[in-house]
Amino acid sequence: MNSHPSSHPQNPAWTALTEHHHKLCHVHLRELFAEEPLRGEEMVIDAIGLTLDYSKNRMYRETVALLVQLAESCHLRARIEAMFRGDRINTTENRSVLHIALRAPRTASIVVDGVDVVPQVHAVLDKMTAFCNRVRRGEWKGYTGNRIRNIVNIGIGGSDLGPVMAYEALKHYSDRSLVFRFVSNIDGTDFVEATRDLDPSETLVIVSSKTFTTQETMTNALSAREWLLSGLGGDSEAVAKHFVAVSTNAEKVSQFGIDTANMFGFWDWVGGRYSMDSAIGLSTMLAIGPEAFLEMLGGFHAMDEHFRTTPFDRNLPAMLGLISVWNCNFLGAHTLAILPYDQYLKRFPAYLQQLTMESNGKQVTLDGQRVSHSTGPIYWGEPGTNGQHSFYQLIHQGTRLIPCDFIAFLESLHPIGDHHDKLFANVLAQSEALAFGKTTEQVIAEGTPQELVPHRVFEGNRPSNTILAQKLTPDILGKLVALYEHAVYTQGVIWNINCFDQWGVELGKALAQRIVPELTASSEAPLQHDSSTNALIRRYRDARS
Ligand code: G6Q
Repeated sequence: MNSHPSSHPQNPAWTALTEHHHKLCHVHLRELFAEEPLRGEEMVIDAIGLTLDYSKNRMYRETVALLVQLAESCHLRARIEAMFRGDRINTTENRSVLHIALRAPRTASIVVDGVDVVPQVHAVLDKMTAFCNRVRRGEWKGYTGNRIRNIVNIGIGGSDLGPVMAYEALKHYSDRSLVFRFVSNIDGTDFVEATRDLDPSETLVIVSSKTFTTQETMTNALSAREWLLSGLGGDSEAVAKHFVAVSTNAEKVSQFGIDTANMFGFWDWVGGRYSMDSAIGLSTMLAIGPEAFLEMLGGFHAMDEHFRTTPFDRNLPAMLGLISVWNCNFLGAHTLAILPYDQYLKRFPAYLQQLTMESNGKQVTLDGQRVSHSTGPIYWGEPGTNGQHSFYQLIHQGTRLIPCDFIAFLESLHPIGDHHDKLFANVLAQSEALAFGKTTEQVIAEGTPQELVPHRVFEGNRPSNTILAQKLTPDILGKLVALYEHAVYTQGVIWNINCFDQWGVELGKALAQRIVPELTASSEAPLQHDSSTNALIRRYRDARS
């Protein structure tokens, strides 16, 4: 859409922001806080159990107003409605994008192609609930009559990152008598290490794959079947007791030998990276139980409603998305650090990498024109305080601007000694140090030897958000994930790109399919790659023979 305002250099809202940036690009956060002593109380959104303090961004109140104007000029409200209504906003795949339906209450109605999808969603949730209850109560028996004690989820990308992240995030609420393992990599090490100490007679394998054709998952699933059958005497009847599938592809599931009665479905309007709250979350429900899983869905839904109905300047995901647009497109940041101060969220940055970068790593607008501005920043991170002893140096004193999202909880799930006071002090200290730094005068006043002064100066003026909640619960996890899902959509709307396709992963996949037979051919097949790839293939062939 050439006419889309944000892709047009003449979009007045974009131009106004560019001019506004010229005015404030030399202003330091120290000055902003001195001029507006209350900004720490006012540039804060408190809603549905989350707090977003965005006061430590290089923004005036006027910046917020201009960003909201930008959102309006890009028709963000209408685009949100289009998503919630089930319009085919994933235009390159001609699909609706309805992860919001996965957490809609039973009483809601969302009609796609004349069919209300909400009853379908709840039918799957009910089936998952019945299954999880049987496994958790020990009623689902394996082939030899043993109860299930181990769950192995096989999947990759969207069929792995959400389940792993949610399992880790909600471990506190999980049934500790069950062992959970996650196998994703096609590297055989992943499968072998995940299963080496497991007894097949007590193991349930969930093959999680929307398409049921993904190379990694099908390779791992076949190895799992071999491992299981060889441990249980080779009777293929055992498969039905030890394998279930989560997929949209009933035909492939049944070809694999899994009874489709033990298949949990979802729909093509659920994107992989938006699927942790669909049946792809079966391992999560097994771990924390149906009630807590529904609580998590409630959290997602509360954020959906907040996003859909709240004015943008008080809207958590809209503001988070708009702030990142400001930092990336106007301040020139290329990356964004996600820094959760909670050990249970250790996989949250990895999860967000896929959500954000697969969604918004796009170079063309919805109508295929080259974008005229940068799009998805690089998301990365580690839990605090560990990162402080590693890469924070570069954030504090390096030459790049790296906006940070700090995520912290007022209450610890393990309030032992004074750990939490210290943890929380650290998160505050980091955002304070990043914003305000330490001036030359301060460093000299500390009696620092002259030659060390420049090394010990902290420029400050590094932007950050602080996201707070009372404590990490299933409800809050749902809210946090939905917060970022919708922030990603907000960014995508401003950039006028399709957040919901991922054509960029296709080329490598196709080339790998072509190279496998070239590596394994018994006779020297002719190679027609570049000289580097050809030579590397020959090295592998030599080593293999
Ligand atoms: C996510 C992507 C991708 C997908 C995996 C696994 O949005 O589409 O990460 O989830 O490639 O796909 P399957 O679930 O089909 O195996």
